[in-house]
Amino acid sequence: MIGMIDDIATYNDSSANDHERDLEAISERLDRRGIDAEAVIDRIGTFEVAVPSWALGTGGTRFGRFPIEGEPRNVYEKMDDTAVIQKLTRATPRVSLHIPWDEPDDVDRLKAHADDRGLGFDAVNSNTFQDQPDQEHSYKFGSFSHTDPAVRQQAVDHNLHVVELGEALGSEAITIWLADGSNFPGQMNLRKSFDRVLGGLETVYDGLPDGWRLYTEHKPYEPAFYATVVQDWGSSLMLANRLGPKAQCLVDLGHHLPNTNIELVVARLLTAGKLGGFHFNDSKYGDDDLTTGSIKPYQLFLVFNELVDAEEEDLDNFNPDYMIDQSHNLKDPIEAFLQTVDQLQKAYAKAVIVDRDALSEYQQANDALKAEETLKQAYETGVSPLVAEARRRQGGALNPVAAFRASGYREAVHEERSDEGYTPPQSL
Ligand code: PSV
Ligand code: MN
Repeated sequence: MIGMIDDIATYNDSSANDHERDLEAISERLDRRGIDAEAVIDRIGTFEVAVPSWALGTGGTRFGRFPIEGEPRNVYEKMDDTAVIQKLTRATPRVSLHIPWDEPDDVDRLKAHADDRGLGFDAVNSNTFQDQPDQEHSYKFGSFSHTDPAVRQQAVDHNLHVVELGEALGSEAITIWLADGSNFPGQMNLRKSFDRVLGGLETVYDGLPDGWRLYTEHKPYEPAFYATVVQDWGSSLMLANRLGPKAQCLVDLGHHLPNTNIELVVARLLTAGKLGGFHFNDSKYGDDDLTTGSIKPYQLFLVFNELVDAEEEDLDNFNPDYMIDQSHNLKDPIEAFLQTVDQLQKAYAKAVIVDRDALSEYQQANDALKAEETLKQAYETGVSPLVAEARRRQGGALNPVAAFRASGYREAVHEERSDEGYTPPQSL
C-alpha cells in the first residue's frame, strides 16, 4: 500500500509551474534583503521531527473517541503510515514509541519492518500513568513518588524495560512523563514526593546505555489537579541537574499554564545546557494537543527564533530532539502530521531568515520598535515556496496533503485493514 505514494514526482509536476514562479518571487525578495534562498532551502532540508506512535490512530477526549476507517491496528501498521508521512515530507525518519501502548510482540520483527521502510526509532516513552492488566501494584496514588517502595520499584523496572527495548530498536533516549501528584492539599508531602521521584530516576539514569539521554517532561496539571510533582521547568531542571549530564528537560508546548512565555523557558534551558527536546503541539486552554501552529503560530516562530539563535551560536549541549505529541480527534492523523511538519518547517524557515545582526544592533541601541519589526519582517515573509522546494529536492511532495488525498491511501488501507475486523488502537 505504501507503494501508492511512489508517484510523487508526477503529482508534483501538476503544480510545478506555479510553484517555480512563486519560488522565483520569494528568492528575489530575499535576495534584496541579502539572503540567499538556496542556503535557506538547504537548512530547511536538514529539519527532522519524530512521529509519536500514539497519535497515528485517532485520539479522543474523556468524553469519547470517533474512529476513522482505515486506522492502523498495530505498531507495524503505524510504521507503514509513518513511512507515508516520511515519503511525502522527507522530514520524519523516526518514530517515538510509547510503551506499553505500542510494545511490539517481536522486537526483531519491528526493527526489520522499520528498516525495510527506511525508518528508525527516536526517544522511547514509558508509561506509569495507567495500570496495565497484568500489573501487580496500582499507580492510582503515584508511581515514582508513591509512598510504597514496591510501587516505586515496579515503576523503575518498567522504565528499565523500556530502555532495554529502545536499545534493541536503536533508540538513544527515554522520555519520562510522570502523572504523579495529588488532588487535595495535604494528600501528598510536597517535598518528599519530589525526593522519591529523584531517587527512582537515579536508578533509571544509572541503567542508561552509553550515548543515551533521559528527558524529564514537566506538566502543570492533569491528571493531578492540586499539585503535580514535576509540574514546571524549574522542577524538571532540578531533576536534570541532580541526575547528571545525560539528563535533560523536554518541553511539551502544551504543558504550560495559559500565557506562559514558552520561548523564555526555552532560552533558560538553553543557558543551562539542559534543553533535551520538544513535544510539539498547540493549545488554547490546557494540554489540548492540537495541531502545531494552529492556535499560536507566532509563539511557535518565537520558540524557533531561540533555537536558531542557539544553533548559530553553536551553544554548548545544543542538540534538541524534536518530536510531535498531538491528539487527532477530528483530522485524519496522517493529514494532521503532514500539516504539522509543514508548520514546523515554516516556523524554522522564518527563524532562519531573521536578520540577526540587525536584531542585535537594535537590541543594543534599545530600539524596541525596530527590534520587534525585525522579527515581524521574518515572521510575515511567505516562506511556503522555500519549504515546498526543500521537500521536492529530497523527493517529497510540493503539497503533501493534496498528494496524500490524491493517492487514495486511506481508502486502500481501509479495505486491507478491515480483513480481520476492526480493533481500536489504544490511545488517550
Ligand atoms: C502527557 O500529557 C504527554 O504529553 C506525555 O508526553 C505522554 O507520553 C503523552 O502525552 C501521551 O499521553
Ligand atoms: Mn508530551
